[in-house]
Parts: sequence; C-alpha cells; structure tokens
Amino acid sequence: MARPKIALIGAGQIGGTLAHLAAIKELGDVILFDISEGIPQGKALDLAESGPAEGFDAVMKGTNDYADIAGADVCIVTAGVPRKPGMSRDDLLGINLKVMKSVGEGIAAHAPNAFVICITNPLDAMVWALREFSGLPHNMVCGMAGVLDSARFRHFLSVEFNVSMRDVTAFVLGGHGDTMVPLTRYSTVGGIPLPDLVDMGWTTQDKLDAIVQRTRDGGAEIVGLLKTGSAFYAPATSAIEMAEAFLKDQKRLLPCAAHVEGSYGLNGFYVGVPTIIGAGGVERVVEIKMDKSEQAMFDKSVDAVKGLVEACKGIDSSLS
Ligand code: A3D
Repeated sequence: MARPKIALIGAGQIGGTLAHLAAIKELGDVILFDISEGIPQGKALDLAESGPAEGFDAVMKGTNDYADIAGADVCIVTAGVPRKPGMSRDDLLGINLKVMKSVGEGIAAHAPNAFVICITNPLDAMVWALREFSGLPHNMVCGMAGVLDSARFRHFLSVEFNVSMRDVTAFVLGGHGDTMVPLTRYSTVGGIPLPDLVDMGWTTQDKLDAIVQRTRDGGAEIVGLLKTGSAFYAPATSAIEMAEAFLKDQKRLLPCAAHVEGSYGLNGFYVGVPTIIGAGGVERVVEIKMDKSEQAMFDKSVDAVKGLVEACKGIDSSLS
C-alpha cells in the first residue's frame, strides 16, 4: 500500500518540526511547501539525510509549487506570520487572511480530498476563512488549538501535583485567544476532577486560578522568552496528534476548532469544542454541559471570535 501523503503548507518553525515528527513517526511521505525559495528544499533535504540514522524511508520533498501537493491525504497549514513580543494573535489578521486565500485556493485545486488542519493565527478566524476560500467540506477542515492549550494546562497541573503528565487530562475550549476557557470541572488527575483535588488539599483555589491564567497566557509566555517568534515544538506535536487520529482512524476525542452547526447554540461557526477525529475527519462535535459561569466564559470567547470573523469579512468582500 502506498504511504499516505502529508502536505505541510508553510515550512517555517512549525512546518519543519511537523516534517520531522511525521518522519520519525513514519506517518507518510512529506511535502514541505513554502513561498520562500530554498527553505522547504533545504529543510526537506536535511530531514531526508536524518533517515538512515532514524530508520525511516519516507520521501521528504521541498517545493514552491502547489502542484506537488496533489493528492495529499492531510494538509497542515502554518503559512503566514507568527507574532512578536507585544503583539496579540489578532494583530496578525490582515496579513494572514491574504495568505489563507492563496492557501485555500491551492488546496482546493490540488488536494481537495485532504483533511486540513489549520494552525495559522488568529486561529479560529483563519480556519473559518480557509474553509471559505477552499470550499472543502466543513468536517474536513479544522483548527489546532485545543490540543495545545490543554497540553499546556496538563503540563502546569502535573508540575503542581507532582504527578505524571500522562495521568492528567484537561479540557480547554472556546477561541484560541485571551478568552479561551480552561474547564476545571472536566479536567482530572486519573479521573479525579480538579475541584475535588482542591477539596482534598492537593492545591488551593488561588493556585488553580493562577494555573488557569498561565494556560491562557501560555503562548505569550513563550513569545516573551523567544522574542523572535512563537512556540513551535508543542504546536507541531499537537497537530501531529490530530493528523495521526485521522490517518489511523483512531476516533480520538480531541478539542479542536471545528465547525459547529446546531450544538452549543451555534449555527455554522468555527470555535474550540470537543470533537471525535477519525477517518471521516471531524466526525462528531461532542456537546458537554456547562454551568452558568462556564457558559458565560464560553459565550464571551465566542463573541471574540465572531468579532474577528466580521473583521475578515470587512477586509475581503468575497467572504461576506
Ligand atoms: P514561521 O516560522 O514564520 O513560518 C511561517 C512560514 O510561512 C514561513 O516560512 C513563510 O515563508 C511561510 N509563508 C508566508 N506566506 C506564505 C504563503 N502565502 N504561502 C506559503 N507559505 C507562506 O512561523 P511559525 O511556523 O512559527 O508559525 C506559523 C503560524 O502558526 C503563525 O501564524 C503562528 O502565529 C501560528 N501559531 C499558532 C499556534 C496555535 O496554537 C494555533 C501556536 C503557535 C503558532
């Protein structure tokens, strides 16, 4: 059987890391596409040369031609610009919207059957725009954010509790921005919800609140340290987890920016919700019950995303 084909649109920090992970995990052949000449070719060759020691045979190809992504099973989109210190994700909207237009058209023309995972920020608005520009089915286009935000939350919690990260589950929903919603009631250590762990004296409510805030600020914390760009290792790992769920039909329950139609009181809108990802792409949106304060936080986050989508429509009239 032929190896699956994974097209990475954007060969920057995240794109290169995605290619490395896809190769090591032997997920398939990798096409690295970028508008910058030489970068995708150089990274692909460098990665291919790691094959003998690493023990993979996958093809690594760099290109500036969309024709090379033809027939891709998965496209992961990181094309665009990342933020610098002092910038919010929303500051990237105008420039990255133009990038989504060319990427959406490229995917529609050459890989219309692919499962598309968008990472470019501001995430929820960009994945919506990418879907609009590409015209692909909604279930085949989603955004990576919830897996990363939940992973950050899980990491901070594991340090606080001094337990394995593997035993910490966490849920972060809503838009991928300052209004994201870490849900403590649905986050557990080995099945014990966080509020119970506060009652058990494992931590205090104040400490838990601080961890929630650090999760919300997780991206900015890394931008502040790196100064020249944003996080790339954990974002790439998170998107690979989603791609693997699709390629291996794993039916994973993963939070991602998905098209929500009917549930959560939303009508045709991209936002971070729990989903089932399998061979059918986003096969199901899982509607969980929220209490009043969780619902209020979620609604605020949805409003922030709605504002960004309206801003996209204001910039590009073909989206109205
Ligand atoms: P970077 O290393 O700058 O790579 C972006 C690449 O996109 C560069 O190589 C560019 O040449 C390329 N590019 C620009 N325009 C185009 C185009 N029209 N077509 C094809 N390629 C193009 O950035 P990065 O990899 O660090 O980050 C990529 C994106 O991911 C940024 O928008 C970040 O803000 C975003 N990001 C999102 C998350 C989420 O959790 C959602 C996390 C981290 C970064």
